[in-house]
Amino acid sequence: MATYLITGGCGFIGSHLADALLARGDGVRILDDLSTGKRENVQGTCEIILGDVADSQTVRQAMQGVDGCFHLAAVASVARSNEDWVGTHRINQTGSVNVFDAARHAKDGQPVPVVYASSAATYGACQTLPIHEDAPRNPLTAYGADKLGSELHAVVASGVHGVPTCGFRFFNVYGPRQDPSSPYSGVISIFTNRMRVGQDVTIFGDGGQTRDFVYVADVVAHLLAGMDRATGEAKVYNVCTGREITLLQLALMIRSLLDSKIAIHHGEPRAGDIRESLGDPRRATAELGVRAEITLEDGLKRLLDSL
Ligand code: NAD
Ligand code: UD2
Repeated sequence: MATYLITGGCGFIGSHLADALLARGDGVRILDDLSTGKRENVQGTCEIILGDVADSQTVRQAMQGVDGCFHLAAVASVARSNEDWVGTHRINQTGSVNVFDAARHAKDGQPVPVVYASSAATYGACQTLPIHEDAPRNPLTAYGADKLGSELHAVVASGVHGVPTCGFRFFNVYGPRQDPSSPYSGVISIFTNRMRVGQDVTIFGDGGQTRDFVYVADVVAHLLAGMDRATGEAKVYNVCTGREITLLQLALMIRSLLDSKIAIHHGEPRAGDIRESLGDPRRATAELGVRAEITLEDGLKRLLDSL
């Protein structure tokens, strides 16, 4: 049995990771400031430390004695990262450096591995699809820039300080406990929550834009595989299915699963919206032996069953 620190463990993805670690008998400690996460997301017995990942002392204390850290704490909203540029940078990049730094002497003075969340936002609007890990990184937002910065600091952590790391560029993640309450929440959480109570939905633009949606349990499988294989090479992997769907098809699929006749409207396109997003999952499969297996239809059924 090992004990892991999850930063952001009370959030959407972090709480599913906590469930999986507890289910296999590992111990879980969480560092979270509950800014978007909720205590009730965490169902098993975990140690929860309320604190800010941008505070180096807090992170050092939280890291003491663990066997590894999953670093997920971040301002996950792209819109908020642009509104509060400096405040978000403190959390999304200084927070990552704090985590890598604390991992240097975490267990008996020795380094422990860090698995961390990056994002497809590091690619920006990639021209060549599907997007391979070696595609140019051209982030278009403060959020994407800080995620790319975190990846660069992971190279420093591994190369200079002997901290094994593994980064994951998540594409569009969905599943139970994703907060639907903001207009910038994941589109699946918005569409499912509205349609199931008979409220209509709005597609921004013509609905021809595509996304590669990955179910949260598949994301957890990647994170766990990354902890077993974190190395000094600071590897980074896509977390995606390799399948894309248009927003219009997505809305129709959710409507049909709910057996609903709710109206689907079209609004103005969202400024800066990426037209096509499709990841190449082959590197994670080849090197970590993990692939996203849950189809969109199955994932949506699981999500709807949970609501
Ligand atoms: P979330 O908002 O549900 O989870 C983030 C967690 O971090 C929350 O529990 C929040 O309270 C906590 N947190 C925020 N600021 C903190 C701080 N200063 N100190 C301590 N805790 C803090 O979001 P999520 O979707 O679960 O995202 C998890 C990670 O995955 C994030 O790093 C996010 O950037 C990344 N990611 C998510 C997606 C997606 O589609 N959901 C896509 C790409 C990357
Ligand atoms: C996702 C991530 C973001 C970043 C980015 C990288 C989420 C929530 N955000 O942004 O963190 O990693 O990918 O490229 O996962 N839409 C509608 N109607 C709505 C809401 C959304 O049509 O009510 C559209 C939106 O215009 C976009 C698509 O749905 O075309 C997906 O939007 P999103 O906000 O879920 O995620 P995205 O891809 O903008």
